[in-house]
Parts: sequence; C-alpha cells; structure tokens
Amino acid sequence: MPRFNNKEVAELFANIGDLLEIKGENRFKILAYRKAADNIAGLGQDLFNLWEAGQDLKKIEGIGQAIADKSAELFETGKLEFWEKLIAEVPESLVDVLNIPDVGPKLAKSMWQELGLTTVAEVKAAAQAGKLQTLPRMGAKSEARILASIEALERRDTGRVHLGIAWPLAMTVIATLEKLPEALKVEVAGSLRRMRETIGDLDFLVATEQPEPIMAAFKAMNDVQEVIAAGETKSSVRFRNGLQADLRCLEPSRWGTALQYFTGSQAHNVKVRELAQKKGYSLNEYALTRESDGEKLSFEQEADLYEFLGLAYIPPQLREDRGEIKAAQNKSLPELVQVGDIKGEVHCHSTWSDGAQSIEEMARAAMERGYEYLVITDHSQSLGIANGLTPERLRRQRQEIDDVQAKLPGIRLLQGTEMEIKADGSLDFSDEVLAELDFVVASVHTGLRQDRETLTKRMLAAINNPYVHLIGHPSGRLLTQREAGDFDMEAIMHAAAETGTALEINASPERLDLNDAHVRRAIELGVDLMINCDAHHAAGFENMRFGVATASRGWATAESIVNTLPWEKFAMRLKH
Ligand code: DGT
Ligand code: CA
Ligand code: CA
Ligand code: ZN
Repeated sequence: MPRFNNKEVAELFANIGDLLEIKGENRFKILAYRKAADNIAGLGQDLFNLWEAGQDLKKIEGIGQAIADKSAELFETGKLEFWEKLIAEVPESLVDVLNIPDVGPKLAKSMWQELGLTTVAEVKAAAQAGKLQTLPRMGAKSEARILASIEALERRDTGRVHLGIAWPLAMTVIATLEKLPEALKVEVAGSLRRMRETIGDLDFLVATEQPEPIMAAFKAMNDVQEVIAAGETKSSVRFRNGLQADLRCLEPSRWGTALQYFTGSQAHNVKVRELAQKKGYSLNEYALTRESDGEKLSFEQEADLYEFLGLAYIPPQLREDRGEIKAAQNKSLPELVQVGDIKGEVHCHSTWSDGAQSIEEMARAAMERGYEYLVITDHSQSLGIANGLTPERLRRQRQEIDDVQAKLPGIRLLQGTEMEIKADGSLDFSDEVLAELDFVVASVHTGLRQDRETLTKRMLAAINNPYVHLIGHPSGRLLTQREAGDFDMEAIMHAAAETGTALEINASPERLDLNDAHVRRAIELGVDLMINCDAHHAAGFENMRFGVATASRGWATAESIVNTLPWEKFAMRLKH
C-alpha cells in the first residue's frame, strides 16, 4: 500500500481545484478542494496516519464528506477515480500552464481549446511565434509578458539562461547606452561576448570620460526591476526576467585591457596572465605592470594587448583555454565561419506542419537573407502533435512548392522532410517515399529517455539509410529544460563520417545541438556539418548567429560547414 504524505495529498486536491476551474465547474466546489488542500498542507499530523488509525477525517477542519471519502479512496487503492476521469477530460499538464504568472483559468482554457496548447513548452513556442495574440483579449504586450514569465520560471530552475533570452536583452541595453553622447564605446563582455550556450549574467563595459549620465540611463531602463548596487563607475541591476547585469565605466585609454579581462573566460585569462608574467609583467583589469619598476602599460585595443604578448588576436568565441593560446602563438588559429558565409538552409517548417508561415513567406524571408537555396522540411506523419505530413500530403505539398518556385526564380526551393526516427527504431517513411524527396532530415523527437544502446541504434539506422542526408539536432537537448539523450556520440560521428551523412548544428538558441565540443570532435573526424535555424517562422532565420557562434566555438571554418557552399557545389556534395 503506497503511503502518501500531506504534501502529495494537498497537491492532488489543489490540482483538482485547478482543473475544475479550467473546466468551468461550480465555484464552491473548486473552493472546497482548495481549502482542503491548504488545510492538509498545514496539518500538524500525517493525514495518512490518522486514516490508518481509523480516525474520522471529516472531523478535521476544512475536510467535508467528499474530501474525506476521496482521501480514503486514495489511501486504500493508491488511486483516485475522480482524478483519473478528470484528467481524461482536461489535460493534466494544464496545471503547469496555470502556474505561469499572468495565466489564469480562463486564458488557460482558451489556449487549450482554441490553440490546442496543453504544456508550458507549447505555450512558450506559441508566444514566440506570435500565436497567443490571436486569442480574444490578448495583445502583443500580454503575450510578451507571458513569455517573460515563462523565461523567469525556467531561470529559477537553472540559474542560467540561453542566448535567446540573454542576447536580445543585451542588444537592447547596448542600443540604449550607445545613444548617449558621453558613451564613446559600448560592449557586452563576459560569456555573452564569448557566445557561451548559457549565460549567468551580463557584463557591460562603456568607455567614457563622464560615467554619471551612463549609470543613470542604465539604472532607469524599462526592463530593470531592481538596482542591486550603484557606484560611481560600477552598477548592477536585475531585469524583469530575472537576469542580472553589471555595468562598468572606464577611461578610453584602458579599453583594450579591460575588455580583454572582462570577456574572460577566467581559464583563458589565467593563461594570458602567465604569459605576461614570463615577460616580467603582472596583469589585472587595469593594466600590465612591469614588476621591476612599476611602469604601467594600458592598451586601447584588445589586439594590441595580445600582440604585446606575442599572440595573434584571439576571437572571443575561442577564449576558453582549449588550445587557443598555443594556436595564437603559432599563428594557426582557424579562420572562423561567419554568418555571411551561409548560402542556404536545409531545415525549416511551414504551415503544412507546425510552422507559423506559408512556404512562400519562408522562401521570401530566405531570399531577403541572400540565400541561394532553401529546403522545406515539414514534420512527418507520426508526429501528430506537429501535424506531420502523410505521403499523400507530401505529394500535394510538392505542388505548392513548385508553384512558389515558379513565382520566385531568385531562390532554389527544394522539398524535404524532417522525418521521425520513431521510438521503435523504424523510420517514418519508406524508401519509396523518401526517394521522391530532394532532401531528408531525420530527427529523434520521441523516446529520448531510452537507454544508450537503443537510442544509438535508432540513430545509426537513420544514418545508414541511403536517403537520409542530415541528422537534425542530434542530441535532442533543450537548454535549461531537457538533458540530451544518452546517445553514443562517438559511434554516431564515426558512422556519419563513413556514410557521408551530415550532422546538424541546430541554431535555435534552445538547442545549439550539436554543441561546441561535439562540433570540434566532428570536424576532427571529418563529419559533414550543416547549420540550420529549424525556423518555424520567418524571424527564426535570425537565429543563424547563434548556430554560427556555436560552430565557431567548435573551431569551425567555412570549409567545415556544407551549407556555406553555393548551390551547384552543395548539390554535388549531397550523399547520393
Ligand atoms: P557567466 O556570467 O557565468 O555566464 O560567465 P562569465 O564568463 O561572464 O563570468 P563573470 O560574469 O563572472 O565574469 C566576467 C569575466 O570577468 C570573466 O569571464 C573573466 C573575468 N573575471 C571575473 N572574475 C575574475 C577572476 O576572479 N579572475 C579572472 N582572471 N578573471 C575574472
Ligand atoms: Ca557574466
Ligand atoms: Ca558578471
Ligand atoms: Zn525541425
């Protein structure tokens, strides 16, 4: 017989109250469950023990006949039929949706019934895609507030945020500070400048002779919720989404020294300091100080500091003490891939599955970025929640792609699929269906918690299929939300290299998958890599900067990334 503690029982009754409210039940009934939950949570003794001892639970304050009976049923059978029936009608995960600040039962209900959203992740994706706004009494502002609340909830769990949250906020701060005539130079340093996949806090630097107006503008920013510390040249604030930021003002003459120091990483800085010491200098955030006579050297440019120490300029993404100092000494640093090198994308979605925009809108957005080619890869049939395509719908989609292609000769439009690698290890389409497509991305979206052997086998089956060109977001992780699947990445990379199957660097800031370390290993093993935004709406293409940064952090040059090739060469490189 399972024992239930008071917290578990209270939570169950509170959840019943929540779901009944979404269902639109009688107010008094809802209140009764909530009151019972409160009372049980605050009870001095274990309800289970009282029941076991044969006590009449109705005697307890706030517990009536209905609640007493349900508690007894739960304790006796380990289940509650009322709850089972309720969650068959109203999805249980709506309880979490209700926990988002600013989301009440009415809104939760209309998100569920009008838009089919039942989880926080789905609500978040809908908010990002601008779909929440379409609900009655919802505007862009309330949508943004809900998104910020979800981000704050996520942050509470991990203490760090992904680049999709940190980067736009940092750009807003920079734009505000750059408007001030006193600000001569403005930069964000720290992990954001290095484009680490998650960010602990933001570190801003401003070169100026007059710090006061800059400090004042920083503290007065719209998104600032709290000023944590305020000095003459340094302030710290917390933004509404929970992220903290430091701002330091300094004289322009020591800009290079300070920017180098505050960009980090700490491990990189330790190595830089050792080099300075070998030359007889100590190094801190202000200056190099000659130990023999105290003579101070500051640098206006970072590159001058590196040069003084006998190093080529090291791009921030490489400053992690992963061999970059040696490479800078030998002048063998890689020439990192740039956003402008990308010539097309081979993984994106349209309204045919779970995208928010039409094929034509996506194609136009890709053209505006100067892309030569775009592959439309909507989800495949077994991914029902994403409205995956059957072979029949795929054939109809081909017609629309051809029509849009005829209208837009400036870009090469191809038809692909993002095919499920199903939980049972099979692929979602037969080879006959795949043969009709121009490009095949295969991805794992389900069964990510399977054991290493099973997961790896599933992936290898896709890699070994002659029609599969690319494995989408290979590890399946969602930054700050979900761990990667337990894949044997080494085996997967070897198989990918042998078969000429490319691995994706998914540029969505919640994925960045492959991660930087895997990118570096993949390049060593000669695996083809492709960077894609996996865009579900036109604005999704903006994420390319995060994918390119991740590739850079894995020391990737343009040669390592297949979709830097112009169309003709790209087509020739494809697997078959
Ligand atoms: P984060 O904020 O956890 O994402 O990571 P960072 O790298 O932004 O770290 P943060 O904000 O603590 O400091 C910014 C940079 O300042 C860091 O990358 C290197 C430099 N720094 C801070 N404290 C120290 C230190 O004690 N020693 C050295 N060498 N550098 C430091
Ligand atoms: Ca930081
Ligand atoms: Ca900091
Ligand atoms: Zn996708």
